[in-house]
Parts: sequence; structure tokens; C-alpha cells
Amino acid sequence: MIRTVTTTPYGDQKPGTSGLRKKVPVFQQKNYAENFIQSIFDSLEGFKGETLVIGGDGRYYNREVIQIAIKMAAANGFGRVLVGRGGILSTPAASNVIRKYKAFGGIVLSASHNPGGPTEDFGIKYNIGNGGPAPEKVTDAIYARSQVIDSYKTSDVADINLDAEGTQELDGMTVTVIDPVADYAELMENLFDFAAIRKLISGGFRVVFDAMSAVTGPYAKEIIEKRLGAPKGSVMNFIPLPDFGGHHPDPNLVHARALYETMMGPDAPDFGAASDGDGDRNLVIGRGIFITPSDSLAMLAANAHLAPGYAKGIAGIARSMPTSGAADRVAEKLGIGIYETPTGWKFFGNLLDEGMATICGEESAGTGSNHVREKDGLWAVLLWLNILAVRKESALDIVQKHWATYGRNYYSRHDYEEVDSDAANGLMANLRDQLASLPGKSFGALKVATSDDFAYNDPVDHSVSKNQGVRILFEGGSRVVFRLSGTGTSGATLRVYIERFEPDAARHGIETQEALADLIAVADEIAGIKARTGRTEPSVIT
Ligand code: VG1
Ligand code: CO
Repeated sequence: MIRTVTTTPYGDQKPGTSGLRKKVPVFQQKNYAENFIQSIFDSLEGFKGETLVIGGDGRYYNREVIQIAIKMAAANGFGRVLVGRGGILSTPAASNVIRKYKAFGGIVLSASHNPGGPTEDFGIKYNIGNGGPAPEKVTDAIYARSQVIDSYKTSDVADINLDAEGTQELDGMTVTVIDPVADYAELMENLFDFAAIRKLISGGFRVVFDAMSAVTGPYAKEIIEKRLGAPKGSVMNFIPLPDFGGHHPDPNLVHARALYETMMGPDAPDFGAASDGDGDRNLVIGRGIFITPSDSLAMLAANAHLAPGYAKGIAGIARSMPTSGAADRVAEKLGIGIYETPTGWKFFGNLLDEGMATICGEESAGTGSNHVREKDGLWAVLLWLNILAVRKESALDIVQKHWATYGRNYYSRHDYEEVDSDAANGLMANLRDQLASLPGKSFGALKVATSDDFAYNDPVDHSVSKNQGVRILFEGGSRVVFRLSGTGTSGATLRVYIERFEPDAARHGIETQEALADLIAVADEIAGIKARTGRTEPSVIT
């Protein structure tokens, strides 16, 4: 029975870089999730009888919100829901299911790399029919609706059994519980040379993958161990846990430290990788060499033609503005387009749909291609394995040759987490005030060439996104970029991105923080980070 429930707006449901993210207790407030889901539906048109995909990363509160969303989808007139068994669908797998079954859209429940548990983070994100995150005009409409919402529709039926594959009926709508892995694994087999990777692995090449007790466990078990023949145990922490075992499922050098130590140790495997809470990020480490996400993007783009899915070459590369310029050099050499977008995968959608870009990436461990409309952690790992299988060289050799050919972009991001919001906003406002006066100023040997607040004009739909980050470019191509995170759930997170280009191969072996030391000092001098935030050092350096 369909029922209309009166409600009142919360007013704080503004989607960030990647959907709405809040602490679990916030989502557990009466009608909180319902308000947001109804606001999504109220912002869409023409979905009567259509298909909605629902799934999440398995974190705490996932199953509860999935039941809420299914019942509301029925009451709002969707014709069919496809939901992953156990409520599981990684973000890239959800994107694939939306595309493959021509769904109207999808609801993905995740707070990505943020911790999970009763007092930790939860999130809801809406993806459109191309499989990608809703563009700003849709998220703006959702937010506007959430501020005035006065009722939602739901269906008074028993909970759906999420653990048995098959179809059930619910108030005139069908719900099909699908295998979350099968479609995705098939897509990967179509893109990559599994036979070559199998041969590499059976020849003694050792790969380890840390699923971080998050969503990629079942995917990596099926693909890396079962289909590619890696020995049992190659995939670690493969059971998705509601609290990720108490860890941050964030594949960086802080939270995946053990993997890093292993890869730098005396008996290191040939290749190590990890993914995040919802499976869209990747960390890749060759024996003795951590490959930064920005470098990885450039190297994957330069070698993509070695994989069957990209054998004809790539049409263009897109990177978010804070991502290093390493990919630009590859695009230049290949004679293909390079696009610079604001942070967040939603800005790549149009470029991919129009065939302008084939491979996209962000410095935050996100890489992907036109095979779906989200970044894809396992995809990046498999493309690396495919390249390693064809080139028959170590990851370290591939990296060093790449730098020798293109030069090296030394790159690091410094995060200051849970900073007082007023202090963070004040810091950004002060930087914006300085924009006009910085060009021409010298700081030691560094002279500012230009500075601006990044704005993006979408070349496809001509929408304009302003205030996407303050960039200060120095003569010679070095730069620092400042922006505030749009995914945090408490206080503000200041991100400082630092980059220096080094063409000279004799100078490619410097430790990163050392190579960037002068820029790091100037970033503080210009922004007053220590003075304004009271922090003497970043919370996380990646
Ligand atoms: C961060 C990253 C950004 C990424 C976003 C979502 O956003 O910097 O590159 O697209 O997370 O990733 P922000 O606004 O906190 O800097 V995920 O894996 O959380 O979907
Ligand atoms: Co993620």
C-alpha cells in the first residue's frame, strides 16, 4: 500500500563533491534519508515504469537505507529496481549496471574512503542514465527541493530479501536482486588481455591486492584469484565489513601503510594495489616504487593501447585541475586532447559521452575510462597488470623510462583535516584577496607568473563552475593550489597541492618532500596556513 508521509526539511542536505555525506546518526534522524531520496525523485522527470539501480559499499546503515529506497522507488512509480545481492555494488559496478540495463539512474550508498560504523560516515549519491554522478544542475535541484520538502511517498510492505538472487514483486514494481560481481567481471574481461595476465602470474609474477575490508573484496577475489589465477591469499581483507575493520578504507600511504611497507621490503611482491570503501579509487605500488596517482594517469594513458579495449588508441585525456601536468605531456606527444576540469568525477561525464576523452584521472587516486562513468579502482589495477604483462618489464623500469621520456612532475598533496571552518574560509578569502597582487612577486628564487581562482566552462553543455580552487603558478611551471574539500563531514579540510616539473633525468631520484620543500614553504608564507589554522603540520601527506 502506497502512503504519503508528511515531513519537514532539515535544510542541510547539500550534496558535496560526491553526493550527500554525513555522520550515521545524522542519517538516522527521523525522515532524514527519506527526505533526501524524495528530493532526488522530485528533481527527476520521466521515470515512471523505468529502472532504478540501487547498491552500496556495505558500510553500516547500508541495508536499512536500501530498504527505504526500494520502497520509496515503488511508491514513486519506478517499474523496476535492480539491487546488488547483500546490498552490495561498488561505485564502478553500479555505473556499469546502470549503463548495461539502460536504467533511468541509480542510487549509490557510500561515503567512499571515509570510515564506517555507528558514529562514522554514510552517504547517498544519485547517478544519471549515463552511469555517472549527477551533474551540478541536478544536484542543485535536489538541494533546492530538500529545503522545502513537505512529504514523501513510501510503500507499506515487508522488507525485501536482499540475500537471495531473483525477482520479487512490490506494489506494482519488480525488484531483482542481482549478482553484484558478474556483469563487472565480464566487462573487465572484454577490456583486458586476461590470457596474457594469467600467463604473467603463472610465470611467478606476484601480485597482492588489499581490499581494505571494503567493497572490492568480492570483485578482486573473483577477478584476480579466480579468473587470473593468482594464488589464494593474494587478495587481502576481502570481506566487506560494516566498519571496515575499524580502519579508514582510504588507499593512501597513511591508511595502506602495511601494503607500502611490504612493497618496499626485501621480499616484496612484483605489484601491490588497494582500493577504497566503494571501489572507485586505486593505489598502485610496484616493487620498490610508489606510483603517484598523477603519474599513474600519465603512464596508463601512454600505454593504454597495449590493452585490447584501447588498442585503437585513446581520443583524449581529462584530469582534474589539481592533478599534476604529467598527463598533459603524454597528450601532447600523442597529439590528442587534454582537458582540465574541476575536482569531482561528475565533470568528466560530458567529455566521455562526447568521445572527447577516453581516459580520466584525479590526483586523489582516481583513474578511469569511457567503459563506465565513474572512476574505477580495479580497472586501473588490471590495466597496469595488462601493461606489465605485455611490456615484460618491472613497474620500476616503466616508471623510470616514463620520467626519462617526459620529465618528472614532483607532486604532493598536504591535507589539513578538521580545521575550524571559519579559519579555513578566512584563509581562502585571504588568498582570493591576494590574487591580483601576486603576479610578479618573488619568494626567494620563485617568482609568481599568474594566479587565479579556477573556473570551468564545460565545452559540451557550456555550464560554468566558478571558485574551484586558488592556483598560483610560478615561472618555470611549478605551482601550488589551494581548495577546501567537499567530502568531509566535520569541520573543514584544507587541501594544498604542490607540483614542480623536473626535466633533467639526473634529478629524478630526489625524495618528493625534499624536491618540493621551497614550494611548501612559500605556500605557507602566502596562505598563512600555520598562523590561521594553528596547525604546525598537515594531517595527511600523499
Ligand atoms: C575528494 C577528492 C576528489 C574526489 C572526491 C570523491 O574530494 O579530492 O578528487 O573526486 O573526493 O572521491 P574533496 O572535495 O574532498 O577534495 V570518492 O572515492 O570519495 O567518490
Ligand atoms: Co571512493
